[in-house]
Amino acid sequence: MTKSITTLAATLALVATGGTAEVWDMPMAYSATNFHSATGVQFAECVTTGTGGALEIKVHPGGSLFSGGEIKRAIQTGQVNIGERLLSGHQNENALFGFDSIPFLATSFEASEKLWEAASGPITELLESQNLHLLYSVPWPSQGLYFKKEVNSVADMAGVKFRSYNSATARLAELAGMLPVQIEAAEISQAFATGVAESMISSGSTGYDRKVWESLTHFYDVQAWLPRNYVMVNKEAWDALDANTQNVMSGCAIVAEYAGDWRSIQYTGFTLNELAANGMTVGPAGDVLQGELKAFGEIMTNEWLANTGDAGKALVDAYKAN
Ligand code: PCA
Repeated sequence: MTKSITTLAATLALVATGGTAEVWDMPMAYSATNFHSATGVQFAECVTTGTGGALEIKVHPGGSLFSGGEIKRAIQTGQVNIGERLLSGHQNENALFGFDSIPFLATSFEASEKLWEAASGPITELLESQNLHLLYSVPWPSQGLYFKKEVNSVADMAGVKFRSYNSATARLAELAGMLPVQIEAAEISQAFATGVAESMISSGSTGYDRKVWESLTHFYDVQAWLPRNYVMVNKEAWDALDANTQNVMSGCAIVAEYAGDWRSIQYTGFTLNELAANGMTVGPAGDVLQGELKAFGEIMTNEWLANTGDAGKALVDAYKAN
């Protein structure tokens, strides 16, 4: 009922202005039921409604239009005008993109928010230099370790095949003596089922979305970091929009960021409960393992600071001064 009224209003607005609707495809990498995708759909509806139907955004979740690894380039080159991507997946392009995947720098939603306050200026600028306009960013729940056996120390991880999603996760695997293999979230159920991978670091959310209890048995809630997804627009497409349309999009983006934060927090408890309800052992890591991981965190923090130079130091200093 509400939906048909909205559609009618949009149609009337178009008739009144004599315009034709412009359609923007919006690729997203994670499953349709994931909270980031739900937030993207709501954002798209907000823009469509807010522009009286003049600009319709069509969400394509699950990597169905472009896979996660392809989305950023697709937006930059104008193959699509808008999309969502986990930017830490591009830290090999510019190490600054990895600010949200530094182990144990920011481990709670509150800390992640503070870190984002320090990072949003430099990241927005970096994206602008790559022909991208940032609209909003939402954190994943904190990252924990998944295995198909009990693990009490790094020694237990030796030789384990580890699914990575960016170079920080691959580096962590390497430090722990595991064998990293980069796999998109959309492909992990199959990777675990076929034994291509047998562990990973991720949120309870992705474990739940991909039903990893079908292959894995243990989740250690080590709270390593909260990586973020980013919704971005091709800068030329953005600049070509009139000011009113830009205002609607920016307004919808603010709501989406708040709503996404809220969903991420809600989803954390729900998904960890679901992992346990489906038979997984869910809990904190033992002191030995947690201590060893913290030591890897120190190494990786120093490596990141060395790779980013003054820009990285300024970001971390601004975060710590907050
Ligand atoms: N899920 C995504 C990134 C971080 C997360 O929690 C993934 O595993 O690919």
